[in-house]
Amino acid sequence: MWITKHTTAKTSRARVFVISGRFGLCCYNVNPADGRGHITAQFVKSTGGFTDSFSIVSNQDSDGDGFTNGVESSAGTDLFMGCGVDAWPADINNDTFSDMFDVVSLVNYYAKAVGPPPNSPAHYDIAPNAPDGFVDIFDISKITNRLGQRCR
Ligand SMILES: [Ca+2]
Ligand SMILES: [Ca+2]
Ligand SMILES: [Ca+2]
Repeated sequence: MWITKHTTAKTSRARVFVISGRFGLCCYNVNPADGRGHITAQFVKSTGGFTDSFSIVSNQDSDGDGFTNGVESSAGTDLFMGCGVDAWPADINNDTFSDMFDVVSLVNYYAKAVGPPPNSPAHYDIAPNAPDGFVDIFDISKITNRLGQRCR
């Protein structure tokens, strides 16, 4: 996938062109049932220079563990393994089970942004899709929905 960004000097508006392709494969038809996610972009206005960001979030769940590839990419867990070390976002301590130890680990970072200590590790930011860089009730709700489950 190639992403190019074009800035229009007159209006200071940024246009993002996404050209998607795969090496060795040609052209497919658009499939409206495809589980691909959405595109988000953020422009932060400032004087002088500026920063902006762009992300494409996948709604696919390659390993079927209940967390999208977009969430797992952000959390740092394995997109293709539903069970194992750093494979399932609901199992923070890697014991193959989602229980109160995992919930308490996440709650310890409640109301903290993702970032270097004392902020939260990315692993605790598992909601919404795409994760918002913050540990809050949505993250707690997502992990407690798996309470008592074992990874598969
Ligand atoms: Ca996984
Ligand atoms: Ca666990
Ligand atoms: Ca979050």
